[in-house]
Amino acid sequence: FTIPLRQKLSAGEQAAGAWLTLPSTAIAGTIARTQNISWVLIDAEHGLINDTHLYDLANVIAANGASPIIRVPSEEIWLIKEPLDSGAHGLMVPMANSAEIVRGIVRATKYPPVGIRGFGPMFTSATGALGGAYAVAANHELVISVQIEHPQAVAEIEEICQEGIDVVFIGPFDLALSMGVQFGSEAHEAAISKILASAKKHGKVAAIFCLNGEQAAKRFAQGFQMVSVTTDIDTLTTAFAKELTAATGK
Ligand code: 3PY
Repeated sequence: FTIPLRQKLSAGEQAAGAWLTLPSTAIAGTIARTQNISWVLIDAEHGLINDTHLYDLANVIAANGASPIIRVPSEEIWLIKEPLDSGAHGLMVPMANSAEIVRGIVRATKYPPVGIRGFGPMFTSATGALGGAYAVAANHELVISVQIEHPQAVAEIEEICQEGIDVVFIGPFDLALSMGVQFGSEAHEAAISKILASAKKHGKVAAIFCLNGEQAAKRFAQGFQMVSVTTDIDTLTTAFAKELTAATGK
C-alpha cells in the first residue's frame, strides 16, 4: 500500500505537515487538501480527539491525499494498537523519554516476529490495504515517530537513534519545560542541534513542531526533513484576529 509520507521521506524530500486538534472531518479534509502538505497529525494527546474519532479522521485525510499520523495520549504501549488499526499511516508517541521506552514502542508497533502487535486490521482502509496484505507491509511501511522532549532522551539520543523507529520528532515546548530552560535559549537550541545531528548520523528522519511558516522555513533550512507548520486552532486564532483588526482598526 501507498503511504504518501513514507514516499516523500524515502525520496529525501521535505515533508511539511499540520496539526489537527479539533475532531472534525470537514476541517481534517480541508487541511489535507492544502497545497504542499504531505501529512496531518491527529492529536489525541492534547487535542479534543479521542478513539471514536480516529477512523473517520484517518480516512478523510488519506482520501484527500495526505498521510494521517496519530499522536497517542502517552507512551504507554497499550495505547498503540487501536490507532494503528484505525488505518493511520503512522504513529507519533509523545514522551519517549528513554531508549528503554523507545524499544517498547518499537515492539508494540510491529507484528511478530519483530514485535508483539496483535492482529486485527479490520479498519485499515485508509492505507488502501486490508488483512493479509496489510500485515505483510505494515512493519516496514508505517511511519513510526517518537517525541524527544526530555533531557534523559537527549542524553540517550545516540542509542534511541539506533532503534527501529523512522522519525525522531522534537517537541520543543515540552523539551524547554523539562530542561528547565527558556524556549529558544542557547541551551534549548543546543539540545535541538544535538538531536538533529544524531538523527542524521543514524539515518533517521529529523522532525520538529512549529507554530507558523516562518519558524518552519528556518527549521527546514537547518536540516530538518519533516516539519509541522501550524495547527488548526493557531491558524484560526491568528487569522480571525488579523481580519478583525483589519476590519475594525483595533
Ligand atoms: C511540544 O512542543 O512539546 C510538542 O509536543 C508539540 O506539540
